Amino acid sequence: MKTIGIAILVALLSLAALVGTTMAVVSADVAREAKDDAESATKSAGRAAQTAAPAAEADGLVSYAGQTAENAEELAAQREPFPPELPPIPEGDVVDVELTLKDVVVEIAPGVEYNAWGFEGGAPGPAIHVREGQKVQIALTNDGTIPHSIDFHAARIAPDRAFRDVDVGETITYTFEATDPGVFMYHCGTKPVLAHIANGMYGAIVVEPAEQPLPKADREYVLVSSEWYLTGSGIDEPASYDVTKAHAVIPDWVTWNGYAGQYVTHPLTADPGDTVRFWVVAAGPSLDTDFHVVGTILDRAWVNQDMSKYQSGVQTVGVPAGGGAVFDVRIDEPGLYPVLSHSFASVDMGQVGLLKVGNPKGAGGH
Ligand SMILES: [Cu+2]
Repeated sequence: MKTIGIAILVALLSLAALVGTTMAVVSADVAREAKDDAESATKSAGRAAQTAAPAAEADGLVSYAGQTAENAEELAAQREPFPPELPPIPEGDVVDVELTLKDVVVEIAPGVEYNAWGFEGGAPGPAIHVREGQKVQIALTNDGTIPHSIDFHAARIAPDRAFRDVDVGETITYTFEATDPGVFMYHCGTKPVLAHIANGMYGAIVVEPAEQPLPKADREYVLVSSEWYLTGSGIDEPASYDVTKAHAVIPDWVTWNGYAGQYVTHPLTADPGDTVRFWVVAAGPSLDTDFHVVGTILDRAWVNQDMSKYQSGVQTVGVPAGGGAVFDVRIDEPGLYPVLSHSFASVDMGQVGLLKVGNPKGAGGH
């Protein structure tokens, strides 16, 4: 028992060291730069306020990019990451998907809170995994304060019926057959859709190909990208949705699975030689994701989740807002491989994670 306890302690200490080093290596510089930018923007706004009307604020364009709580690394380390693993496929011909929508405060970066609308209390909503040919029975209950709805991109169904608004306290149900394999977005489609997606109402559904199965993968991760538009820093009180910044597409944070840099602090893992599969959805609401893994090449890329064929040896693949794609990498050399959108403004604003292959030097391990 003692050895197990010590092993766990060693692992935790190693993780703490890893957090320190990887945060420093990968995100500290960009975070610092973003913070500097944010600080200079704040100072400019301050100067403007002293002289005349604060122009930046009048435009609603004050940036809170990179502004986190003082003890950011500690908070990031303590927080459980959004589970990135692809969940198993439920058995049976019909898969029940029951989602409840609630108004919730979510954390989107260390110490940064946001007034969100969350499927199952979070943003993104849970990853859903079904097999091609299964029927998916959706039940959405609205425990929020305004009407909402749920639009599944994987469905071929009359949207005016299935995706219609659900009043507060009501439940809507519909069933569709998962005829098309791939990874698809689901989201609230209530107007204005921009606001409902920006407030966290999105997620991913993976439809596993059955007729033409994929090559075996050793690890499978689901990554949903999205960006956030904040009315404030979110540090002293939760920020809300800034419509002006959303229209101008000037986000404060861009995230994988709803929290900036969470897989830098808690890396995705693989053994050397594993085939690692990424199921990627770009939820937007407006930004695309230029998927790239630093230090390797995408061995297989099912672009636009066309699962009938893949491209090989690709460096970066665009995933449009509202779209999905699937990527395989096989990495033999142990190391820390950043997984990001190569549109680097998004990296600066938090859309970066790490794939930890093996137990690379300086990254802890046994
Ligand atoms: Cu909604």
